[in-house]
Amino acid sequence: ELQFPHTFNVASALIDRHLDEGRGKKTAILTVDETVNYETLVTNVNRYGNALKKIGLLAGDRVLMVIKDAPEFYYVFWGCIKTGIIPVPLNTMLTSEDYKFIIADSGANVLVYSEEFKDQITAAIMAETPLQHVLPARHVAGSLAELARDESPTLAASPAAADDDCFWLYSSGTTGRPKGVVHAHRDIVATSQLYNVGILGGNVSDIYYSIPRLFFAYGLGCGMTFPLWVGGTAVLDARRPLPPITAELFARFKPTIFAAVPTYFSALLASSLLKSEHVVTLRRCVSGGEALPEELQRRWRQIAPAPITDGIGSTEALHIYISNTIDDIRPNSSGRAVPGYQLRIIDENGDAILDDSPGRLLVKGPSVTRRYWNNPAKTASSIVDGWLDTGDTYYRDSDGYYYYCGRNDDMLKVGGIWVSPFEIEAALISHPDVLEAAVTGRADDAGLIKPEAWIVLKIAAYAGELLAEDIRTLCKTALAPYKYPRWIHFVDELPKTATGKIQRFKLRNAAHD
Ligand code: 3SK
Repeated sequence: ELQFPHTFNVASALIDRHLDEGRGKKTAILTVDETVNYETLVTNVNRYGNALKKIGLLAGDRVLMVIKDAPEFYYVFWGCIKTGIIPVPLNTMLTSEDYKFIIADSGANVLVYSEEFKDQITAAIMAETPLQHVLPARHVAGSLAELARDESPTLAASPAAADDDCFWLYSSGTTGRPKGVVHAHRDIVATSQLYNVGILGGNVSDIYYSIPRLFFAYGLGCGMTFPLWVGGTAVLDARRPLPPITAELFARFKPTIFAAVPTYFSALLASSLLKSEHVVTLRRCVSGGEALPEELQRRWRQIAPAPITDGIGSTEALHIYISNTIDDIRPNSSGRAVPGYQLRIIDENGDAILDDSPGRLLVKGPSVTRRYWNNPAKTASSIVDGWLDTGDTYYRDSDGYYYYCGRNDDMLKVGGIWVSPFEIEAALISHPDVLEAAVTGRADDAGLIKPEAWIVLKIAAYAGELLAEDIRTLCKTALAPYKYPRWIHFVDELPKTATGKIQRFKLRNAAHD
């Protein structure tokens, strides 16, 4: 059970504490052109917080952040939290239409952006905007950094309670409009302790490198709050994370904890650019976002000293709540409940389901959001007595390991039997020519639902009926025969959310266009 003092601002625990504990000269952030120690981090957080106060922001006001993975992300985020302002990091790849929606939905007063995203931001605020200030984060005249330069390097953390609102994230989900997920101060501590320390064994010597960006819950933890909680170091890089860049960062910074999504592990391995000599220091490798195919684990083990520990989390839970561990890896399973979280699997009537049968997964725990912003209907339908409906279908085996079967609405019923698209995708991916695969349901001429596969090949030129037949034959032996895909499409890429979850509904819709 996590205990919090009566007043608790999480910035005291993740930022200020490091100076009190004599860690001022220790490196907090590494980038290719900047090294930031804890003393500089604290000073900048204070200056940015003071600058935000100076332009008129009050506790509870919202600041939208469209900021790349760079030290200024930390300065704005923590400068807000220290002053009681609510930072709202946004996906930097959204369209100006999405930004327009979020500006209106959030009721934010200020937006801070990196120069790289200026065009989308300008387009989003072209007409009348409710925002009082739209500021570049850094590097140019009129930026928040420029305002901060003249401010005091000290700032007392504004008093808060552990359950008070602290920051929001907009969840893209696999469908629908973005929804503001409200998180409290305690949620950062819960994920940083229960998953980061409890499962990864994160500590002061660790160097964290996260492919998922800071604006995702996944990257926010692995690239910022986890290293800050233990006084470790984060590697940040704002470039598109292509395999040559990852190989360069590994060679240069020797990370000890690496986080990515299965698609990225697959691309990295396919590139053959990451060699065993680059990863000697690696002691934990995390995968999330989508279930990890066993084949990828096998290929990763050929170069890396540590296996990939697969897990599942969500923006609403802030981070991973089911995970494998370094000493206990169950192939094709997300692992077991992270200690501190409770899980339930229920049927359509809300009744608990027996082991080995798939159902809706619910999670309860100390980092789970209590509400969506401005959306009481969604809050009421998704969070009941602290239990969050994850929207995922899972089954649990009798040893307590959880197995992902897809999003609730991705499951297909073939011949009256529920089939997980993921099981068929795992079989497809075991074919040596297949890089990625997604499976949806499609009605045949008789109106009966059958699996349909969408496949990305390692070498696109191999596409053709001969290969499709070979893949179908493999599925008929690897799976119960009725599960083999009746239609196979070779495509260049699969539609995905920014965290790497396949958007099967887009494939279903494309098939009907
Ligand atoms: O599994 C995910 O999508 C996830 C979401 C938030 C944080 C971490 C992870 C792995």
